[in-house]
Amino acid sequence: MKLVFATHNSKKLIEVREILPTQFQIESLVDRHFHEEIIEDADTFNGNALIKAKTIFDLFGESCFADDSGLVVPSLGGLPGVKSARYANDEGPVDHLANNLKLLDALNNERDRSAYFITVICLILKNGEIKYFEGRVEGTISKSMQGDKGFGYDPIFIPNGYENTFAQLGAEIKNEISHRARALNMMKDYLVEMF
Ligand code: ITT
Repeated sequence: MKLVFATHNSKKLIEVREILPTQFQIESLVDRHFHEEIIEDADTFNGNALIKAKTIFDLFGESCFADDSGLVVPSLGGLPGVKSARYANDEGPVDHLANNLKLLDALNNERDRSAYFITVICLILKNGEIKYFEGRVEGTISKSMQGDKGFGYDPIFIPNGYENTFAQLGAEIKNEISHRARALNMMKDYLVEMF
């Protein structure tokens, strides 16, 4: 089955291709020569996932999906949340290092360092049907940045049951237990049952 994945994040694309079985042929926006930025201005993960998927569906009229993800820290009132990409820098380019350092600083005197990653996938089928799939992984924020694998907040997120960050654990473990893997597996089960 062919699906267009509405993302400009090449690291996400690699994860998605590793997680989904090969019966799913994932076409990227680069494959489709679409390079424009999609403005994600909703205030929920579902809203932003819909904006991305709908933009691509309206353009190509083919089955497609988008993934809106972020890191939620309850002791910070849910920040960085839907604003995860631009937590340290509201305008201008996304700066992952600055985001990680800002979050470590915000938690400096905080005892509750619990957090979770969330992914909401919005799938739009060729017939226009819209479905959402949500995955989460719980964990804690480390005291410093550790590891160089993955992307985004992976260097400061330690999933429950492990002692190292996602950036230290690497793709094999992350893609087995991550927020993205959980949401993608739900989408996969839905599609396999339907078709
Ligand atoms: P697209 O919208 O083009 O898919 P994006 O990088 O903007 O790519 P999101 O809006 O979904 O993706 O993600 C917002 C931020 O959340 C992202 O910039 C990262 O900082 C963080 N993030 C998302 N998934 C992550 C993951 O698996 N590991 C670490 N950080 C992640």
